[in-house]
Amino acid sequence: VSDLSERVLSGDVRAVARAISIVEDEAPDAAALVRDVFARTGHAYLVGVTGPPGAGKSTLVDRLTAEFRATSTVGILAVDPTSPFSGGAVLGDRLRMQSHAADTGVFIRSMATRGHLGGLARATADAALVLDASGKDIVIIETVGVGQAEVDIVRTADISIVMLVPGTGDDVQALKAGIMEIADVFVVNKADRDGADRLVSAIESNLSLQTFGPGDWRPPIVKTVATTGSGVPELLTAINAFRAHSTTKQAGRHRARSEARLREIVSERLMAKVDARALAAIVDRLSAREIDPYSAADAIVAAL
Ligand SMILES: Nc1nc2c(ncn2[C@@H]2O[C@H](COP(=O)(O)OP(=O)(O)OP(=O)(O)O)[C@@H](O)[C@H]2O)c(=O)[nH]1
Ligand SMILES: [Mg+2]
Repeated sequence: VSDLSERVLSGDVRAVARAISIVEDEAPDAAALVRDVFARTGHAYLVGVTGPPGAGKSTLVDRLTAEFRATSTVGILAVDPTSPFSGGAVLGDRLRMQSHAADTGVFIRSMATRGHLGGLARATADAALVLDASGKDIVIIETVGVGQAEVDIVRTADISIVMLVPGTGDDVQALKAGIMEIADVFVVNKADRDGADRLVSAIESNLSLQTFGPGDWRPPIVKTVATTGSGVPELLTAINAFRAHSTTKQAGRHRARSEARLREIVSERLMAKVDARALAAIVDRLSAREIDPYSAADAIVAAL
C-alpha cells in the first residue's frame, strides 16, 4: 500500500484508479491508504453537482471542466447509486466527456454502490481524498437524484450546486426534499425549454421564505443550456464568488464535516467489535420484547 500511496501522491493515473477501487470496495487496505495520503490532502476544492436523472449534469460538468482547465486540473467522480457499473466512467458519461479523454489534467471515474448507500457516501469522500492527494485542484462530484442519499454525498463537497430542469415536476419534489437548505448555487438547466423562467421564480419565492442575514450567502440562480455552454461562464463566476465569500465560514463547515466523519467511523469500528452471536442473542430478546432497545444497547456497550 505504501508504494501505491507514493504513486498516488506523484499523480500516477493508474495508481489513482487502483486506489479508488480499493476505497470503493472497502478493502482492508483502504484505511492504510487514506492514512498514508491524508496529510497531503486539503488542497482540492470539492464541487458537488446534484439533480434529477437526465437533468444534464454530465453535460454541464463537461463544460465546467473545460472552463476550470484554463487554470486548474480536474478530477470527476460520477456517483450513481442505482448503477451496478463502476471502475471507470459509464459509457454515457464517457461519451459525453470525451472531449477530455486525451487530457491528462482530467481524471474521470464513476462510483457505484456496493451495497449500502452510506458506504457510497464514505467511498466517494475517500475517492475525493485520493484525487486531492494526487494533485487535482478541483474535484467535481456528480450525483444523480434529489433524495437524502444525494444530500449526504453533496454535503461532503465545499460547494453544492443543485440543478433543476423546467417542466419535469422534479422541481417541486426537489424543493421539498431538503435541497433548498444544501444548495449554494442553483442551476436551471435546459433554459432553452419553456418554463425556465417559471422555475426560476419558484426557486426565488422559496428562497424568499428564508431569512438571510447581512453577511449571509444568498444562493444565486444561474440559467444554463449545457449543450451549448450558455450560462457556464456565469456559473463559474458564481462558484468563484461563493468560494471567495465563504473562506471564513468554510472553516466551520470543514470542522462539522470532520466531526461527522469521525463519529461515523468510530461507530462503525465499535459495531465491528460487537460479537455477532451476542448481538443476535440480544436481538432475539429485543424482538421477543424481553428487553427494551435502550437496555439492549446499554448491555452491548457494557460488554465492549
Ligand atoms: N435541450 C437541452 N438538452 C440538454 C441540455 N443539457 C443536456 N441536455 C441533454 O439532456 C440529456 C441528458 O444529459 P446528461 O448530461 O446525460 O444528463 P445527466 O443529468 O448527467 O443524466 P444522468 O447522469 O443519467 O442522470 C442529453 O441528451 C443531453 O444532450 C440543455 O441545456 N438543453
Ligand atoms: Mg450523468
